[in-house]
Amino acid sequence: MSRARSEALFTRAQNVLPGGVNSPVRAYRAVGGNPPFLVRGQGCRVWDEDGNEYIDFVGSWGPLILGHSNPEVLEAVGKAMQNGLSFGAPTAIEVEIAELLVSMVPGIDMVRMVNSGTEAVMSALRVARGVTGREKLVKFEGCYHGHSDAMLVGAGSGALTQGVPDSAGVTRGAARDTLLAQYNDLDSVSALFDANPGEIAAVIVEPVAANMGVVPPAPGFLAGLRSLCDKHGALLIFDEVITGFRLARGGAQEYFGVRADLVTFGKIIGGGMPVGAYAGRREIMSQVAPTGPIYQAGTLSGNPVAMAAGLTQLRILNDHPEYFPALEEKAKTMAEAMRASAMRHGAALTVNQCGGLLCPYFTDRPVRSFADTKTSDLDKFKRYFNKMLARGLYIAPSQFEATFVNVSHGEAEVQAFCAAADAALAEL
Ligand code: KE4
Repeated sequence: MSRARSEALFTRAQNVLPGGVNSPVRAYRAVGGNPPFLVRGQGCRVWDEDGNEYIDFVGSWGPLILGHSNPEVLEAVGKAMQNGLSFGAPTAIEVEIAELLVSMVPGIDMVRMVNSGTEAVMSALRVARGVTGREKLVKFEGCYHGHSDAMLVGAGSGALTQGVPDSAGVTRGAARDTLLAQYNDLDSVSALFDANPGEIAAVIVEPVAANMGVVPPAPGFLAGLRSLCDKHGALLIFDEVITGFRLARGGAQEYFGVRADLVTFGKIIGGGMPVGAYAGRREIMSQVAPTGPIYQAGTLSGNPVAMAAGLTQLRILNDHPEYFPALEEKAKTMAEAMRASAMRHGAALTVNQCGGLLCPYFTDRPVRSFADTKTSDLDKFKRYFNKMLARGLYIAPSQFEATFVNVSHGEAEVQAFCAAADAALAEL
């Protein structure tokens, strides 16, 4: 497949955009070659500048759970646009999406809309510190919570992909209060609480670690975090930017049956438009300005056009709870097919899957921790990635990202993925 137009664009792009991209992982640095420049998406398929067609298992990194160009979402955006793009004033649709979010997500009474997952996390951390009067935060090595300074410590996703989990420009002061624990290791969390008595405001966790590949929580891990936070008076923050409205209608809280004190959202709630949110009980959220002393603001927060996209997508998901187990079944089929292929071809492969998320690791060990993810043969991942792309499967260009299964993926696309993965594994 020729990608001449994409390559020419990438050359131009690198003159005016760092790495030629607006988000590092898109630059294909970990997998080599030049990224396709996409021009159109329809359902589960995307097309690049050179007319090449791909089955999309990135879905804009999670937002497009219904697929590209969902007719109802596009219609709602088109209608909203006719009335103007932004007012910076309260609008009815912000009330509607907030009421729907509250009705769908367990344990929350109020929500504040922002413009990205990073902003949602940054704000939730400030709320936790403001509410508790404490300054320290616990995060997990390899988890990614956006690029706010306090979270670029041992970060996953693109930071891990680039090999810089701790970013330049983050000052010692900014990082000083961020303590690192190990995912699926409750003792590492307990030790931090014991070493910092009365100082930890919150533990923030990805309920499924989906920025070190996909590492599901071990049985009892999330409930253990809940108990430790209760014992030590800290807030538990579920970063559901990926898991929210993907694992279940009520996200990871519903899926795992564990309640958080604050929940952050992004991706799916914007329907493909820039939207994030943080939410919690009334007693916590009422501390946010203008009703409380914790300040947070945003020019385009609750933008009516973005709300139209998000509200429409959420309404469809709310009306179709059957979508979530169906996503899980498709992901299970893909994971089991990859495992069977690996056995047939004698390839060392571990495939993790949870809900509509999966990730192959090129290792013969189980992958249950951040350290385990590092045993994957990155050169084999690179070869796997390029063989999948050459066969028209558009997957994340990093070992430390998830394969996103969406409602729009039909049986044909699931089987196409399995066949391409089988061929790729045979050639590794
Ligand atoms: P954004 O600021 O990128 O909207 O959200 C940050 C964020 C927060 N929390 C979690 C659990 C996340 O996964 C993310 C962002 N996810 C990455 C993909 N793993 C975004 C893709 C990118 O950085 O280009």
